[in-house]
Amino acid sequence: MDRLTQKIQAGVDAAGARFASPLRSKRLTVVLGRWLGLAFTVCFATGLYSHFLQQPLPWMLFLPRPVWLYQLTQGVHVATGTAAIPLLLFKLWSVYAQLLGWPPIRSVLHALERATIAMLVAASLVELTTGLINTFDWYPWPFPFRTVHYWLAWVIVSSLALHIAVKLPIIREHWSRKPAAVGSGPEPQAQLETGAETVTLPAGAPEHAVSRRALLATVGITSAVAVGTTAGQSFRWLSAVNLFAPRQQDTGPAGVPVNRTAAQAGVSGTALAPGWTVTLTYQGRQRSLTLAQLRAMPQSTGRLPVACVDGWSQDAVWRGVKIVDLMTLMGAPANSDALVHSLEQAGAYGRSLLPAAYSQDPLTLLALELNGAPLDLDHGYPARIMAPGRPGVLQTKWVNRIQVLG
Ligand SMILES: Nc1nc2c(c(=O)[nH]1)N[C@H]1C(S)=C(S)[C@@H](COP(=O)(O)O)O[C@H]1N2
Ligand SMILES: [Mo]
Repeated sequence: MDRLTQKIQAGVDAAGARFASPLRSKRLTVVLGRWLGLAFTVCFATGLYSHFLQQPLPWMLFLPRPVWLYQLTQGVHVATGTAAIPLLLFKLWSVYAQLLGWPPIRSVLHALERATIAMLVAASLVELTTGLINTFDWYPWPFPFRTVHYWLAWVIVSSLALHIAVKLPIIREHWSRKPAAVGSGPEPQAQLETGAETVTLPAGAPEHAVSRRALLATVGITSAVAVGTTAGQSFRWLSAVNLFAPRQQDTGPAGVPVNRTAAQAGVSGTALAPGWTVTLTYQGRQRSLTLAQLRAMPQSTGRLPVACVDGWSQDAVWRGVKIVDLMTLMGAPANSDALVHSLEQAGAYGRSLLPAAYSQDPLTLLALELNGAPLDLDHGYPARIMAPGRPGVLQTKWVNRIQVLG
């Protein structure tokens, strides 16, 4: 039995030596871990913001200003998620030799540590892959994306916190760069960890500090290119190099992309019906307004972004009736919540809540026009909600009923 173990050990060591690269070092792993940790943290925080905007807990209060806040946080969310993909792959590359550690489990603690890492890696890979696919507005899975994305994020941050706690001594040791020991053979950092043992690389290995810097530059450039060639769907100054993002700014009717068309939502007929009205309700009272009546009310103009959770956004000039004017018309206090209903009744897009902070904001409109022309059918004709600082998914199109609550 002992001989067998020794044989396996020898085999594993040989394989480990084959994988050995002087570039793989704890210092490299720590530097990559730092970048990845930063990307994950920012991605997690912006993700929470987006999640709770869409599904607030009862005590949560969100504010509509600045108007570009959600556009920024969601743009950053998708950009940091994109950057994390190459970072994660390089980081896995920097440590995967450790998978070969023998025996695979040395103690209960070691087993727990490996289980944590397995969970962290698996959850991160699924999270980043499905997130990336989602930016293409493609939902090829049977589960509700946001719920799974949200809970996986918690799995990731908790296993990440454990992982950091366990690795703290190594992180601390390699946090700052050590002066290279000239002419004294390989740095200890260049040793390959294969578990209990370390395989020391042959003397005369290339100058690691320099090649490590070259590798880190490569990783940095890879991430920067991935972000730089996609973030133009959200950040105008990058739109000239927006080569790979699923969306282009300034495309679509009135120069604004469309997320879901009227045909896809199944409302082409009802939205174009001549008898369309929007019905306002408040405390048992009810009032229906035609498009002509809405147009006869005071109109208000505002520049607001549509900022989709998928990571694209676009500024545009919207014109229509202030929601607060509709509240007044119904004799409701300005600071009332409102439930907005669409002609599209089914699914997550069928209605949205306008909390008081939004409904009383003078920039929150029942919009009738976009960029100087009546709304295109696909942008929500005859009327849609446009409010500052809200995720696109809450900017309900093809509105036919506004229920003032309270
Ligand atoms: N009724 C309804 N409203 C909707 C949608 C929808 O599918 N149905 N899509 C939402 C999403 S996800 C976004 S990003 C914005 C996009 O608005 P746009 O298509 O006018 O650009 O509309 C929102 N309003
Ligand atoms: Mo969206």
